[in-house]
Amino acid sequence: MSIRIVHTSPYTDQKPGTSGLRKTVRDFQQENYLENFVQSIFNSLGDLSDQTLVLGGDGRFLNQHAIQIIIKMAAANRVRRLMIGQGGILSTPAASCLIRKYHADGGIILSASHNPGGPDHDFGIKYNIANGGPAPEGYTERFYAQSRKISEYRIFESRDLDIDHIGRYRLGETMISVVDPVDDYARLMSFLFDFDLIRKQLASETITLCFDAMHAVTGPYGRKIFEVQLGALPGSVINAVPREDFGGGHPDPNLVHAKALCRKMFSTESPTLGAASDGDGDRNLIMGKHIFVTPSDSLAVMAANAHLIPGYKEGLAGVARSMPTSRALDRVADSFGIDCFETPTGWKYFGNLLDAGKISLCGEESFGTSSNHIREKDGIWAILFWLNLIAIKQESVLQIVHKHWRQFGRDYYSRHDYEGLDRELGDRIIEGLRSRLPELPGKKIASYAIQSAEEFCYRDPVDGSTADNQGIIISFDDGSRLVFRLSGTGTAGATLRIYIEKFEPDPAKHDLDPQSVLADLIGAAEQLCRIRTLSGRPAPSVIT
Ligand code: VG1
Ligand code: CO
Repeated sequence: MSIRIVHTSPYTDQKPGTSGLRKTVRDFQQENYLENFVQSIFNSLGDLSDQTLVLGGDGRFLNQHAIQIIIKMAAANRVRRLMIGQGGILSTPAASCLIRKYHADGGIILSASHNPGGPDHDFGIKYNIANGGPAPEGYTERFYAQSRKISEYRIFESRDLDIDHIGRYRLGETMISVVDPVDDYARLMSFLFDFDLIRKQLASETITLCFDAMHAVTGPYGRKIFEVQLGALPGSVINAVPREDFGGGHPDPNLVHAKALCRKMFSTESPTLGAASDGDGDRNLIMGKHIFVTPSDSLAVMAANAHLIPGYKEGLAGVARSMPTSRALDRVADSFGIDCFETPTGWKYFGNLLDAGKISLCGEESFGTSSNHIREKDGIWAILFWLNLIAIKQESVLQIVHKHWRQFGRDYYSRHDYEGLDRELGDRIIEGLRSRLPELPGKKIASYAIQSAEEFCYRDPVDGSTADNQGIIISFDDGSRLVFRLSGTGTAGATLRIYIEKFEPDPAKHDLDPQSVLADLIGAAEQLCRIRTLSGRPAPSVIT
C-alpha cells in the first residue's frame, strides 16, 4: 500500500451554496471532480495528523463510491482518526451529534439533502466544523479558493474498506472506526424527551403515528426510535428502506412531495401525528388529523411550549428564525420577553448564536427546526418534540395549533417557488427589484401601501461577520410582507422563491384558506417582479 499523488487541474464551479457543494451526479462523475473538492477541503484544514473527522452520507447514488474515495484520501492526507457511519450512512443531525459527542474536529457529510437522487439527479458534499454545524462562509470561501488553484491530490492505493461492519480498522496512519449510525443519536433524543410518557401513550394507542421516511436516510432512525424504542405500531414508519434513488421520489417533506402522507392525514384513517423527513434527515413535515402545520407555525408552537418538554424545562435563552420565516416566532418571543434573532437563509447562520448561548431554539420556513442539542436542523427531533407535546397536552395537533392562533394571532403564510428558470432571468428579476428599491416606499399596489423596501444584509451579533444581498423584503403598512430571493441549493438554472405573509389577529378569521387570504399579496408580488409574464409560467412549480 502506498500513497499516490495525482496531478489534476481546477474546476471553476466548486463554490459551495446555501448548504455545501451541490451538483448533478454527472458533474461529480467528471474526472477528479470529487477528489479535487475533497483535497481542497483537506488543504484548507491545515495539519490533519491530530484531527478526527466524521464521515457519512444519506445513502444516495454515489454515496458508497465517494465514501471509499474519501477514506483513501483521508489516509493519504494523514488524518488521525475517521469515524464512519456503518454502511456509509449518517443523517445530517446524527453526524452533528457524533462530531460534538466525540469532540471531532469536523465532518464530511455526503448529501444533496431534499434534492432527488440517482444517476440523473443530484449529489453533494458538506463540511461541518467542530461545533457540529455547517461550515461558515469563511471556511467555504477557503475551500473554493483552494479548488481554484489545486494541482494535485493524494490518495491511498488500497482495496475498499469494509464499512458494513462495526469495528476498528487502520489505513496507513489513520485509525478508522465504523460506528452504528443511530445509537448515539437515539441516546441523545432519550435525554431530551419523555420517552416513558410517549411509550405509554403509543402503547395504549392514545397516540398513533405515521412517519414517512421517503426512502431516505431516516428509515433506520425512525424504525429504531419510533417503533423499537417507543413501541409505535409496526408499520408506523413507511417508506423505511433507504434507496439510492429514494424510490424514484423527491425526498422533500412538503405537501407536494409527501402526497401519500397528506392524503392519509386528510382521510378518516388519519393517525394523531403525521410526519416526514427529507433525504438527509434534517427537515420535518408536521401534520395532524386534517391539518398541515406550516414550519413557521410549528416553530412558534414549539417555542411557546418548550418549557413543558424535559430537555427545555429551564425555558429558552432566546430564539432565531431565518429572515423569510414568518414572524409567528417573534410574537412568542415578545410575550416571553426573550430575544428573537433574524438570520439569513441557511443553518450555518445559527451556529454562532447557539454557541454563544444567545438562543436555544431556531428554525426556517423550509421545514427545518432544531435546538442547541446539535448544530443542524433535525427532523426526527422535531417529530419527537411534537409527540411529547401531544402526550403532555392530551390535545390533537389541530387543537394545539388553533389555541396557539387564538392566543398569538395567525400569520397566514405561503412560499411560491418557480424552479428551473433561466439563470439570466432569475438574476434579471432580482436586479430589477433591487434597482427599484428606493422608489417603492409610499407606492400603492392593489390595496396595499408599501411601507419599506430593502435588501436584507446581516451582521452576526457574535463575531461581526456580514452577509449581504440575502433577499429583498417589501413590507406593507398593514404589516404584511413579501420576500424575494434566489435559491442557493439548486443544480439546474435558477429557482425564484417568493415568500408571502399576512398577520390576522381575529380568531373568527383563523380558519380560512391561506392561498385565498394571500391572493391580493400574491397579485402584488406578480406586479412587482412579473415572474409569470417574463417566464411564461402561469403558476409556481411548488407551493408550500
Ligand atoms: C434551502 C432552504 C433553506 C435551507 C437549505 C438547505 O435553501 O430555503 O432554508 O437551509 O435549503 O436545506 P435555498 O437557498 O435553496 O433557498 V437542506 O435540508 O436542503 O440541506
Ligand atoms: Co436536508
